[in-house]
Amino acid sequence: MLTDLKAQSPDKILMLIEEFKADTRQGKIDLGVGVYKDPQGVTPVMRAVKAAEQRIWETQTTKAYTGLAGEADYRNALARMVLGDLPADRLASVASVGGTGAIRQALELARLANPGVRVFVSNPTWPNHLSIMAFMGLPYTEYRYFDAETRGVDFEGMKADIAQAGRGDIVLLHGCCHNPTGANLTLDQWSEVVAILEKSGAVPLIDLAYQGFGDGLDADAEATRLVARSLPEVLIAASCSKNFGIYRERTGILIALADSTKGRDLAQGSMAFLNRQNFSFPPDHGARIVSTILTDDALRADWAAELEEVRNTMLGLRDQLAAELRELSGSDRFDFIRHHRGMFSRLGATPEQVQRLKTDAAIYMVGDSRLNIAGLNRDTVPVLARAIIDAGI
Ligand code: PLP
Ligand code: TYF
Repeated sequence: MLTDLKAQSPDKILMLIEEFKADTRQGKIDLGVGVYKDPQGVTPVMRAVKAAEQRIWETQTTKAYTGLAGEADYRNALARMVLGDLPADRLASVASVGGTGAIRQALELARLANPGVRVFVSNPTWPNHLSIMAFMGLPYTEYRYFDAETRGVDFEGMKADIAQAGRGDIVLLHGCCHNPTGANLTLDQWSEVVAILEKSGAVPLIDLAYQGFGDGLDADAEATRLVARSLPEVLIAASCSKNFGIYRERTGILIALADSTKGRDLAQGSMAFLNRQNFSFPPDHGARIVSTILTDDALRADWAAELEEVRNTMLGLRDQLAAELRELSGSDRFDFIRHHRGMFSRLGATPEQVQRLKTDAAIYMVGDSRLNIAGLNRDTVPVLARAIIDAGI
């Protein structure tokens, strides 16, 4: 049986990690996988996470199963962080296996409700969105998103394309810090998206994986909150991997907002059912870390302060890189790096130019020219800027 398997194509982002490790050159720079690194190149355990783990160790009396939906404390605290308040009469939620698990369950939920569902995704999007849908056999269509000329959003194209989604379809949107481009909608543009969805009856699925990495914890949730209060039905897949730095704990949440208590209860039941079919109970350790932090004023303040440091470090690197490139290129054509938000920017370089960066300068980024800003520090920014110009980008 096992020899009947066919080889699966590997994840290109994860392959880069191995390629980088194998490179023996001094001064190599890893701008590949989306993991935050401090200026020393370390992905730290956040202070509040350590403190919460200690508190859990001291006070936890059992590791018996949690509920199928995970702990209510966690779901309430995280839903409040995302939504600002808890619309209890509309809100169903389950703890998930990371943000990825929430996306997968959201798509399964949509298909349970509507076996003919089509999913509209941005072009480009996080590659796992596409591979999960292909694996599930879910039909999807790409909507225009990245404007290769401005490195901003092709908003007219996007509007025309998402208007093709109909009642019962899903429009997958990145709530903030678009991966892989770094280009985002303004709040006014989000209002226009809401109006389109209102008219068509398509349901938004918001992927919120970087809350706190762009303009701040609340600012990054503004678009999600606008959609949540404007539309009758909304799905939200949120991840705690980045903003709590607990990547390997697999901590996320799937939120479904319904337009009636009946819809809410049906969604809650189906989401718990989907957890049971896939893995029974969701992981608890990361969820407990998050609820411990969010429900304790001192821990929460310390966590939020450290997250702000992380965010500001990335913004500082963006400014520095844009300034270096302005100087070296004698033009403002790289200013988009300053306007992008989150961990990533898509440079808009060709695959050959990306290859040249790797071969000539030992700088690794994803083949579509997505770079992880957090892989830089003040000393490596000038090296990258020089290499970008030398590669003819
Ligand atoms: N969505 C996007 C756009 C991402 O970049 C990520 C990556 O980490 C995720 C979802 C899922 O994150 P995780 O499953 O690690 O919580
Ligand atoms: O896009 C990224 O780099 C992050 C991390 O299969 C990631 O979202 C990359 C690949 C993957 C899972 C997570």
